[in-house]
Amino acid sequence: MQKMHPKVIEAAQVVPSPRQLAWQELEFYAFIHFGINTFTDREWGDGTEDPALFNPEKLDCRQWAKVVKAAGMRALILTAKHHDGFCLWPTATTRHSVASSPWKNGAGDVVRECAEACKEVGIKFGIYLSPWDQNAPSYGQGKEYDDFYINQLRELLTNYGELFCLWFDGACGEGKNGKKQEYDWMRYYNLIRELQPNAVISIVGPDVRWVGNEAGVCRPSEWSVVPAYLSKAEVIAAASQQEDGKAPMKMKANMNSDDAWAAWDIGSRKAIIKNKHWPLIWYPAEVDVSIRKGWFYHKNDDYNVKPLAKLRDIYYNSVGANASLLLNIPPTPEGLIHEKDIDTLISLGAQLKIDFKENLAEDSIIIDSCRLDDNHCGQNVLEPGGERFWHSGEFDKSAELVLDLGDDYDIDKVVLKEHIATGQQIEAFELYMDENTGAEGASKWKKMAEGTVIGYKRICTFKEQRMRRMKLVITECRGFATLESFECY
Ligand code: FUL
Repeated sequence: MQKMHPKVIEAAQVVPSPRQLAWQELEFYAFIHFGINTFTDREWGDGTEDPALFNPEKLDCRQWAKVVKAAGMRALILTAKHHDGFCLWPTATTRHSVASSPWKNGAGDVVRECAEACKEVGIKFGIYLSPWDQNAPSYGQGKEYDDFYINQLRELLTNYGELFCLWFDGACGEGKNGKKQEYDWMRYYNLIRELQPNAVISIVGPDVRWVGNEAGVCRPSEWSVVPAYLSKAEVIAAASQQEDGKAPMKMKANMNSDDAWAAWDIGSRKAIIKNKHWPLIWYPAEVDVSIRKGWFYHKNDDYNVKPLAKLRDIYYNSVGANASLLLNIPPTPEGLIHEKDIDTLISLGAQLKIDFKENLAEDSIIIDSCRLDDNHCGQNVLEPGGERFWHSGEFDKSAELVLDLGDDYDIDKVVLKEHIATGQQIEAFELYMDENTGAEGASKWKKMAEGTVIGYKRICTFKEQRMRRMKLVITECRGFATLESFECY
């Protein structure tokens, strides 16, 4: 075993919290941007909008929840308040809410209808509450605004059942002479931990990391163990959107600059050793992207809905690359998801079901080249449920799992999962198929895929081939390797 840098030993020991583990298993969930902007055809309001504009006459949150579920998603996050300050629930903190609108004569509550629809349909529910608020007179007044924001949070955390996520946006478009609010983040986080201990705090928060762009892509090596400075509110806010309509910094913008490179490679061995002053934390990535051009609904975009092939690509490159996927679907002013969006979402759900219909590796045999002990043998990776897993123990050059499917099958996808409850250790792997499909004769190994990060999930895709045996080789890792599942489709 090679001698490891102390930073690498530290990295191998960082594990997710139970709430992060539960969140990771959701994999794919929806964002619903709905609010006063839906009625003004804007992306960012300015807080002066008349609540009388809000009147979604056919609002049907059950339709939202059903479509979300049919698309293969397991949760939904609603914008309870965007940067314009208009609240989708009848809050006691301001009159700038649904209570002042003609919708249901001011007696409606979108947050409640949405929470109940999610429960009924069987998906989790989460809330986006914009810290930046252009309507609140106290915004920029320090504690006064914090008190106001805390009261809003308290209403949402106590009146709408279990929340899986609180999503805090780093965006703020106050110009040079704009109001400056120093948010008391610790106070917000403490209240959430007290009232909803199972909820993750995402983006400007300690649990889930914004991937760094809104284009629907993540890094080829998307590490979950990264230096703690990435969870600091100032760092996230600086990278977030500062102007209406302008996309946030592009990760890959200029790979020659040190900054861009640092944003691109945040968790490799080189990156964590370089950042030796910062402790390492478990801070997994979330890819957020909209099904349309904007986050809110605009009629003009009805012919600009992302097609199935694009959405499938985004799915494979996020969920299949150790990130989660937060896909935005903006309802229309009527309060319904548009039929164009429904069409692609339903086909996406159907396609994903076909893509992962039958795991051909289920009844196979696995031979491991090494193991920590007999409770951690390679065969464990074929057990559904993933309670038992393969632990390589220490090894010299490489560790191998050879899978024998028992017969020939046509395969074009392999899904690998590390046992992340014990951390993230694999740094490089290679996947081979045996070109000799028969049971007899020497193996002829051909490389099908290779990569760095596996993490919670890595989907390897390749041209469909007929095969009986496959081999996973771990060539670099942080002391040892684990695997929870090895699936073939
Ligand atoms: C950004 C916001 O400014 C956008 O309007 C949208 O809410 C997006 C998810 O986050 O920072």
